[in-house]
Amino acid sequence: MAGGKFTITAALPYANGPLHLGHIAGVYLPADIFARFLRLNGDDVVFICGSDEHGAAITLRAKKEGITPQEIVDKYYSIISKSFELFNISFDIFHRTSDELHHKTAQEFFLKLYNSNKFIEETTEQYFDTEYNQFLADRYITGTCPKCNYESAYGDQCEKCGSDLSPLDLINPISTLSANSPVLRSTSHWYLPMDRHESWLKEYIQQGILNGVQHHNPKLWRNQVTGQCMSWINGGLKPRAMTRDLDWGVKVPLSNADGKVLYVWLDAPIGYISATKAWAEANNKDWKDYWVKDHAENRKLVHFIGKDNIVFHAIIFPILLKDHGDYILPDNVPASEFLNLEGDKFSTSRNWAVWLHEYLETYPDKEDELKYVLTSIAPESKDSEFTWKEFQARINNELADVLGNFVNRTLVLTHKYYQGEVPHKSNLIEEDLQLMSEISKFPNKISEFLYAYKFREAQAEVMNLARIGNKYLADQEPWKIVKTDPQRVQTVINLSIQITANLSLLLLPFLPKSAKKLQQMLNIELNDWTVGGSSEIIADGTQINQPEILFAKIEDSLVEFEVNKLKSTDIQAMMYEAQKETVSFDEFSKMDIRLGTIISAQKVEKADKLLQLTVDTGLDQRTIVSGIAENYSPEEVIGKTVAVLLNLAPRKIRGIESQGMILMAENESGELSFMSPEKAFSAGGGIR
Ligand code: B3M
Ligand code: ZN
Repeated sequence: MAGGKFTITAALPYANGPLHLGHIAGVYLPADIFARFLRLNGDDVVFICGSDEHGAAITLRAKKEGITPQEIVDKYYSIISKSFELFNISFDIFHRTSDELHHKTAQEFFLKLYNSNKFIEETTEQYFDTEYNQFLADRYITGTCPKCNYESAYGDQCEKCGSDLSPLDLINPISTLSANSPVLRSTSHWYLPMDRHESWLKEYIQQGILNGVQHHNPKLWRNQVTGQCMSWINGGLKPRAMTRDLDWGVKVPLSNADGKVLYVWLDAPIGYISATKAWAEANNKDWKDYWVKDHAENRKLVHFIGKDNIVFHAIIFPILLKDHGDYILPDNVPASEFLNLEGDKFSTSRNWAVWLHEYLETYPDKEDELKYVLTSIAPESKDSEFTWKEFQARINNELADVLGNFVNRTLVLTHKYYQGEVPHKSNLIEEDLQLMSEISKFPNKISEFLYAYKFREAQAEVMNLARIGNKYLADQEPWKIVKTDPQRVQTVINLSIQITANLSLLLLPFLPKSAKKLQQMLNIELNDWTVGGSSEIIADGTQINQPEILFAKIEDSLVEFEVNKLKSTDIQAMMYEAQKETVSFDEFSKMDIRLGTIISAQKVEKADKLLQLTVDTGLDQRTIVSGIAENYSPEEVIGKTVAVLLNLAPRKIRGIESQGMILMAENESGELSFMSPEKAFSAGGGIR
C-alpha cells in the first residue's frame, strides 16, 4: 500500500530513569519496525519521540536523588537518547518537553481551548500536605483504587487496572512526600469536561467514525485498547483537571494562574506536535503537513504506547485535539501489554530489570539478537515474559540454526563451486517454479501483518522464508550432484542466492544491521520493498563477498551470568530496601512462628527449585513445600530443626497442599541458611 502518509509517535519516556527491555519490547521496537517498513515501502513517514520532562515522576525522582528537576531531566535525557541511538531506533527526532518550543506550543494549545471555552474553571477542595506546603495530585498522592482495590494507586491513575482517577477517589490517601494523611484545601483549576464527549468518542472508538464519516478501520485496533476505552466510556467519563498547583512544568498562560502548571498529561502529548515542529524547522519541512487537518489529508496518526497510557492517547488526547479543531485525530493506538522478566514484573526500585544501556555496554555486537528476541516475544495482545534461557534458545535455534545456517551454506557453496560468482539458472523444474511462486508471496504476506500492527507474526514470516530455503537445499542436495549435473546445481544455487537476497531486504525493518551486513556480503544494495519477492533480485554474474557468521551462538555461561546478576541485585535491593510499612505488635502477634523438625524430604517432580518436606511442628506433622532444592538436597535437611511460620494460609504448589513456610535467610550471593536455634531445642518451641 505504498504512497501512504504516516505520523508515527512513540510514548515520550519520562526522563527519570534509564530504559529497560519492557519499554523497548512494548513501544519503541514495534514503532521502529513499523517506521522502517513504511519508508522501505515508499510511504511518507515522520517518526517522533522525545523525553517527557514534567510531572511528579520527575520531581519525586529529583527529591530521591537530591538534585533539581532540571538536573534529573538533563541526566536521563542524555542516558535515554544515547541508548536509543546505540540501539539503532530510527526516530526522525528525539526532542524534549523542557524545550522552550514545547512550552510555547503547549501554552498556545491551552489558550486555544481556554479562549473557546472548552474548559470549566472550578474551585474545589483538594488534598494538601501541610508539612510540604503543597497540593497533592498524580504521583504526589497514593491510596487504594476504588475500582480494583490496588493499594498503590496514584492520584490520576491506577497502574494496576488502568482506571483514570482523581485524588478524591482514593481510599485512605497518603502523601508520597511526607507519608502523612493529607488535609483538604480549596484551589481552582481548569477542567476538561470529558463527560460531554462520550457520544462521539463511542463512535470514534467502536466504528472508527468521526464527524459522520469513516475516519479509520476500528478492526485494526487491538481488542484490549477498544475494550479498555469502552469500559471507561461506559463507566462514565468525568471532568478532569488539566492544571496543577506545582512549580515544575509548563506554566498556565493566564494572569490569574500563578503557581499553576499544565497537567503533565495535557502537555506531554502536545510534545509530539512540538517535536514535529522542531524536526520540520531543521529539515525545511512544514510541520502542518504532519498534524493540521487541511494540510495532512489522508495522513494516519499512530501512537505506539504501553497499556497504562491508553486512556491518555485514545480518550483524552483525541478530545483535546478535537476541541482544538485544527488537528487530525489518531488513526490507531497500538498499545502493548506488559513484558515481565524471569517470572516477575520489571521493577526499577528492586533493580529487577535488564537495562538497555547496560545490555548494549555488555553486548555491543548483539543489538539485532535482542531485537529479534523481543519482537518474537512482544506482548502485543497479552503480557509476556523475557527469560535469558529463551534469549539463548531463540538466538541459537532460530537465528543461528535456521537463518544463519541457510545464508552461510548458500554463500559458502557459491564460493566453493563458482568462486563467488552468482551462476545462471536454466531448465527450471516443478520444484523450482513452486519455490519461485512461494518467494513472490512473502513481501505481501509480511506487509499485511505489518499494516495490521502484528510484528511478531511479520517477523516469523521472514523466518519461514529461511526455512523454505533450508528445505530447498536439503531436498535438492546440490553437493551430491555437482559432478554429475552441474547445470542443475547452478540453478539450485542461483535460487538459493535469490532467497538470501530477498531475506536481506525483508529483514531490514526487524534486524537492520544484520540485513545490511548480509547485503554487503551479497555485494548488493536493496532498500525498496517493492522489489521483494523477485527471483531475479540479484543478477547472474554478481561477484559476492566472503561470507561471515551472522549470529554467534549464546553460551550457557552468559545465561548463568545474567540470571545470577539479576538475582544478586534483587537481593541487594531487598537488603538495602527501605524498611517496610510499620506494623503494630498486635499485627506481628498474629504470626504463629515455632520450631519444627524436618522428618522427611523429597524432590518435587519437574520443579528444580522445590522440596516437599514433612515437618514435625510439635502440634502435628504437616507437609510444607519449600523453594530450597537448588541449595539443599533432601538428605541434607532431614533432622534439622528450623523456624516455621505455621499459620500461613495453605496453598497448592504444583498440586501439593503446603501448610506453612520454612523461614530462610538469604545473602547477597543468593546463598540460603535455615533459621535454626543455637541450642538443641525440640520441635514445638515458640519463636517470638
Ligand atoms: N511519559 C510514559 C509513562 O507513562 C509517559 C508517556 C507520555 S507520551 C505523551 O511511563
Ligand atoms: Zn485499580
